[in-house]
Amino acid sequence: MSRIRSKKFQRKITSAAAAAALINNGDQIGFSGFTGSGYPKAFPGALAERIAQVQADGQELRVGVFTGASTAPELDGALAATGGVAYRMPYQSDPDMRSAINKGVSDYTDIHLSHSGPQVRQGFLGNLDVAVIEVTAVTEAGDLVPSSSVGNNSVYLDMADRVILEVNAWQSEHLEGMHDIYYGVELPPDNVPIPLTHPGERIGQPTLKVDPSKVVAVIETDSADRNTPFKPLDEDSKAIAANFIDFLTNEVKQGRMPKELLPLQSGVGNIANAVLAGLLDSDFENLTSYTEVIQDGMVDLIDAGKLVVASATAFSLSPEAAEKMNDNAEFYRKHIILRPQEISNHPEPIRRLGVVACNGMIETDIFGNVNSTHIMGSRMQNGIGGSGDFTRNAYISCFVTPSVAKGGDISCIVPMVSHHDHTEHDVMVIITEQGVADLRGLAPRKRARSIIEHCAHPDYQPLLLDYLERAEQTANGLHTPHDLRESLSWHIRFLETGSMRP
Ligand code: 0RQ
Repeated sequence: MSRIRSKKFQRKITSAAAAAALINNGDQIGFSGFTGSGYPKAFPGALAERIAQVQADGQELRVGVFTGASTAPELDGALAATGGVAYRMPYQSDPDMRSAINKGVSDYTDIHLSHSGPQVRQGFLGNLDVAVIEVTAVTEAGDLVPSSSVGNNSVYLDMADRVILEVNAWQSEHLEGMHDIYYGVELPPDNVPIPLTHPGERIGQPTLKVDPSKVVAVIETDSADRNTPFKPLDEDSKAIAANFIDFLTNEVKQGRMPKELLPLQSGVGNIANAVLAGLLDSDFENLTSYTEVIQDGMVDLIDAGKLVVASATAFSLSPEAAEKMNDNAEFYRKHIILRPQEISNHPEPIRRLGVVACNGMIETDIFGNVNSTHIMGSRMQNGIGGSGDFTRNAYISCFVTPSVAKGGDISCIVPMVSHHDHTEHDVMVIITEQGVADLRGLAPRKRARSIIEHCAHPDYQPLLLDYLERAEQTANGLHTPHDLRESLSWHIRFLETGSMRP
């Protein structure tokens, strides 16, 4: 049976090239896609070809690219390589897009993921001209069955003047029923409480709504999501995971958390995945998760019967795990709920549920201010993503990182961070392969000693302590003592010599 079950929509089937021809210079486009899943597969490549053609004819075709979060080479990569992306928001992790941003070719606004949809609704980002959304199917009634991510799709479908749909036959039809699309979020003063009291609760409907009169093209595809494999677990990530699990075990022992823990949020990347793998080998059971992405480790926890339910907005799976999801979506939809990112990342449920957040970082300073986004102060890596949504509102907020990067030439613990994403007020626990610094309730100088003692690499530990002690001698106050002349000297040394080592 055709995935496009509505005759009205069948009549709009066209090619990606014909749909790309509908784009005008200056258009702002809201794409589906979140951490490499659920992004349109055919349209972006066709648009990139058209941009190249228009440029070859000596004319300009540049667009604004809005998404849920990161996408894939077929979207961010293809469009960035043309130089035709004038503006990008709210998150990316693509090498070509990163390069366009750092060369100043593409403007980038790095926005908290929970803010991005509501900000489009507010209107100050300008008009949303087109939405290009991948779906699994169109129902008889003309509703849209979402695919492997929900992200900002409901906002983009609502706000865009014109809609282009990609119906991807690669996505399992059994995804139908996995999603929970809540339409109750309004802008103030009309906002009301989000009635979500458990990660497994459904408060919306299984499909996305679209005004059929706005749909200008329907493209049929049959292509896999990006699905990058995770790196095999190295000793450092295993040690970080073990330290995180020891910390959780102690919280239970101290009576601060129930034995099934509180809903877990886990960031993207290999270390976050290692933490989940560590939970698989732990004694914890009946776990729940309120997070934004479902990674391999979570699927393994569901298979092992340890994770009862996971609420997120997208998958971020290896090719093997994506195959498994496609083959068994009927089973997994009993344990997984995919929601719009304005719900998965909303401060209100995160705070109410008491989420335990665990995210990666670039660097922390000795006082626990965290940089998640910039290399040596100026160069954008990915973006803040959902890390701020969760960190600021979590019951316990943790950051994890190896203590050093680039073969030991960079210490991930520095006197002062070169860019601030999460302030000391939001950061409760720092974890490296060396150990755990529990910063809760500590004044800044005690936080510094805890981070240096428990988390810094032995090569940098004496240097950090030396900095702190000298700052205590010379600073103009002893609350958060810094030597301002020296505080960023480690970064400067790296830029000048290739190493933070003196
Ligand atoms: O560089 O790619 O050249 O090898 O940064 O570092 O150690 O592989 O760690 O993949 O977990 O990424 C913060 C970027 C960590 C990620 C960040 C270099 C390092 C390597 C990557 P190479 P690792 P990860 C919810 C949560 C923000 C969004 C977020 C991130 C590269 O976790 O983007 O948390 N977070 N979202 O060598 C210079 C340092 C460095 C450094 C590492 N101190 N200085 N370079 N690197 N530390 C999910 C979503 O929001 C969708």
